[in-house]
Order: sequence, then structure tokens, then C-alpha cells
Amino acid sequence: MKFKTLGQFIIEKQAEFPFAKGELSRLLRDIGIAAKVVNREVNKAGLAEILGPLGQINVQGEEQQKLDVLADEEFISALKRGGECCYVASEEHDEGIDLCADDTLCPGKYIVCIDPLDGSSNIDVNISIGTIFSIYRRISPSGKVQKEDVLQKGLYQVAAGYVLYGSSTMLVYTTGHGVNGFTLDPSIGEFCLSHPMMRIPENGKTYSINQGNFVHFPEPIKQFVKYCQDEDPESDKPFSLRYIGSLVADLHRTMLKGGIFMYPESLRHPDGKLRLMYECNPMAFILEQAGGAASTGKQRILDIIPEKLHQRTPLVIGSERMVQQVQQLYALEKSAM
Ligand code: P6P
Repeated sequence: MKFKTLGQFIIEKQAEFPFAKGELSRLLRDIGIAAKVVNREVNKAGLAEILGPLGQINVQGEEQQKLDVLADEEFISALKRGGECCYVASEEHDEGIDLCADDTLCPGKYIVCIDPLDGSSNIDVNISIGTIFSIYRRISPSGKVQKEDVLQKGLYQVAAGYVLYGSSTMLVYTTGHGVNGFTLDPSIGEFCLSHPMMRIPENGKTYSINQGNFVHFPEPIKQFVKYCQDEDPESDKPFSLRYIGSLVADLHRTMLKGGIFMYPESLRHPDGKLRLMYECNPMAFILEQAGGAASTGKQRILDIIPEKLHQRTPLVIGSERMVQQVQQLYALEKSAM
């Protein structure tokens, strides 16, 4: 076989994992298996009866698409079967799920925060969607999972990754030793190493933001967007605006091509729209490991001390130079006050 499979890679790199007793390796394997099942369903969404809203409303007040529910159930059951995970915090559930609640001998040492199918409103229009996951090691030794096991700063993630169900399906993850990308080869049903040690360009010429919210943006973001829109006489190439409206797709492009993605606070979303625990923290860990940066505009994402499971945060993420430019504009605003 020409390419190294995800399974082979995980075993090879096992020595790099903290507490390397194979537990995290098996947990990543479990996530990879669930991703293949979800990929199969996503790829036939337009055909089967599973298309279309289930009619239920999830904790975000969004109509649940059947694929949302299916993906959530698939990842949770894979994590439960695998036995390495003791607690799952999912976008689809108000409360976290303690997989060890009725099993005092539960071996699971890991907490998984997951957005099973992010961007699901794009399913019906066949735009790429994704899964985002974040992994922590529990702090309490055993027994019922405590709040402090779950609400850990992003800095303490032991692994994070995403699955992009796009023109091809990719699984991209980090355990703190760089970022590696695997592309699913449907002919063998394996994720194969296609993007070893991914690095984001230090600078970029693409900005990604929902321009429709411009009037609601804070002043520093308005200034940066105007800077991107002004023809820079010295530049051989002006900036381009690219916005898919699916976080995993927008950030995967940003990581490969360079650039910046922003979902700032606004009048409509005073704390931003994106969720800290299962969208921003994992993507921040990945982008920083690829040489990028991730901030609220004022604070490093990974330094935020979580208070609530579904709390939101503003997000400014991508090429380090561009993130720093936005942070300088926020700092200028603060000093002018
Ligand atoms: P808006 C999708 O619903 C999502 O959570 C992210 O995947 C995406 O980046 C964002 O919302 C898009 O939000 O307000 O621009 O439609």
C-alpha cells in the first residue's frame, strides 16, 4: 500500500502521546471508525429518506437535520463501545453524557467535546460539512465525572481534530506534535496520510467573514475589513473574500492557503456565535500547531477559562501575521478609550 493508514500512523506515533498506554490511540481509532460511518450517510444524504429536518429542535434552537442526529448517535455509540471515553459533551445535547455513570469500574480516562455535524444547514445544498472534536484527559481519578474534568482550558487539550465531508473526506488531527491530514480512500475504506505535518502560510491574501453582518461588527473588525477591501497600490494581488458558512470548510481552506477567518462579537451575537468547547478550542489547537494563531481579538482562545458547556466566543483565526493585525486594532481601540 502506497500510503500510511490512520491506524498505522497512530500506532507509530503512540510514543508521542502523553500517558502512552495505547488509550489515546484507541480513542482516535474509535473516532476514525465513526467518521467513516457518518461519511457513508453524508454521501447519500441527497438520496435516502434521511434528508430533511427531523422536526426536533436542538439546544441551539436549530431545527435538527436527520443527519445531525445520526452523526451524534454514531459518534457517541462508537465512543461508548471503545471504552476509552468517560464523558461526551455534544452540541446536540443540553447536558453532557457520562458514559461511566452506571459503571464504577469504567476505564475511560478521556473527555470528548464534539460537534458531530457542524454546518448541517448546508446539507440540503450539498456544501461541505464537518465534525469537530476536542479531547481532554480527566483530572479526577475515577468515578462520576466532575465539572472541572470537562470545563478545562483549551490549552489542556491532549488532542483535537476535524473531519471534512467535502469533495473528498479528510480527517485532520493533532496531539500537540504538529498537524497531519488523512484522506479517505473509499476503495479500501481507510484514511490514508495525504497531508503530513500541515503548516499554514504565515501571511495570506484571503479573508473570510459573513460580510452581511458588517453593520453589526465592532470597530476594529470594520477597520480590518476595510483594509482588506482597499486596493493596496504596492500589492500585486488584492485580498479575496471567501466565505462558505461551514466552519470546517472555511478553516481547512485557510490552513492550506493562508488567510484569516473571523466570526466576531456583534449586536446580534454579543459573545460571538461559535462555541468555545467544541468549535473554537479544537480549531485553535490545530491552527496553532500548524503555525497559525487563534484569538478573540483580545485574548488567546486557548487561554479562555470555560464557565459553561455551550458558551460562545468571538473567533479570529488563521495566519499569524493577519491575526496579529486584528489584535493590534483591538489594542488601539482599547488605548483610545
Ligand atoms: P453564519 C454553521 O451553522 C456554523 O455554526 C459554522 O459552521 C459557520 O462558520 C457559521 O455557523 C456560519 O454562521 O451566521 O455566517 O451563517
